[in-house]
Amino acid sequence: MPALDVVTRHPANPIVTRDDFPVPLEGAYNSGCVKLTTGRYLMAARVNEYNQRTAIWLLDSDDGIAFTPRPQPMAVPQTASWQRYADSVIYDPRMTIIEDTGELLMTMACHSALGCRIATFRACDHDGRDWEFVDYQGIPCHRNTVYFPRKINGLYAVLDRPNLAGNGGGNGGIWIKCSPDLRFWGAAERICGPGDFLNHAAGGLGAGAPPILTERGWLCIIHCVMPAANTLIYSVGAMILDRDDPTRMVAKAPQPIMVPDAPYEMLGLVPSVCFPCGAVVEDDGEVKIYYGGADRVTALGISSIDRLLAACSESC
Ligand code: BMA
Repeated sequence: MPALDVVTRHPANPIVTRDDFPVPLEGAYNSGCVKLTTGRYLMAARVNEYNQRTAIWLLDSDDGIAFTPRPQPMAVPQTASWQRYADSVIYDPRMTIIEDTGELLMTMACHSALGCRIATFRACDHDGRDWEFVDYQGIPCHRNTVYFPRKINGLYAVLDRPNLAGNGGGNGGIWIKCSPDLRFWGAAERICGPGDFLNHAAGGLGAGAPPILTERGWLCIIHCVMPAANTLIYSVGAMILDRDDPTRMVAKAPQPIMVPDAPYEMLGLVPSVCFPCGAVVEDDGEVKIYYGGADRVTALGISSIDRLLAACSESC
C-alpha cells in the first residue's frame, strides 16, 4: 500500500498545461474550480507569461477533467482604484458559489509596491462570462483567501492568511474574518498556525479550496509548507472546523494528505509543489481536488468525503 492513500492522482494529469492555450505561457496553475448549476465546471487558472506578467484565465469543462480555455484571459478593470493595488502580479484565483445568494465569487492575490491585497470579484452572470470587481479586503498583506460557500451567522466569511515575517509570510497562520457586504471586514479570529501541525507545516500554511460542509463540520483542504535544504516543499493538508463556530479547529490530519511526488509536481518553475485552490464535491461523495503542480501545471486529485474525513483522525 502506498504511504499516503487519501488522494489518487487522476490518470489524465496534468489536466491543464501551457500547451492548451492560444498564446505562449510559462505555466497555468493554482487553479480554482466550481461546478455550476448547469452541471458544467468552471476553472480559473493563474497564467504566467515568460516575462512573468500574470493573468487569470477561465476554462470550461463538461466533466471536470478536460478543460477548454476561453479565447482571452479574464478582463480586469481599467480603473485607478483597481490598478493602484494591482500593478504587479495577480494570482491564485479561488472561486466559491455562495448557497444563500447564488453568487459566484472569486478571490485573487494582487501585488503592488504597497504589498499584497486580496481582491473580490463577483460574476455578473451564471457562468462567469463577465465579472465585476467588488473591492479589496482590508489592508496589506494577506494571501490565500477563500470564501465559505455559506454565510455564517448571516455574514459572508473567508479563510485568510495574514503574511507575517518569516517563511514567506506563512507563519501568520489561517484566520477567519466576516463581512455583511463583501466590503467591510471584521470579527477576525486566528484558527491555527504552523505550531498546530507537525514538521510538514513548519514553514507555514494557508487555506486552499473552499471549506466543505460535512457531518463533522467544515472540511478544509489546505496547503502546508516545509523548509528542506535550499527549497520549500508544498504539501496538501486537511482540518475540520466546528460547523457553528468555525473559529475552532476540531480535528486535523496528523500528516499531509498528499505530498509532491509525481514528475509534474517536482519539475517546473518551483519544484516540489502541490498547491490546492479548488475542490468540487460530486453527488456520490467523490471530491475532485484541483491543485497546481510545481508552479507550472494544473492537476486533479480524486478523493472522497469519507477518505478526507478519515484522514482528519486527530481531535483538537
Ligand atoms: C506561494 C504562492 C503560490 C505558489 C507557491 C509555491 O507562496 O506564491 O502561488 O504556488 O508559493 O511557489
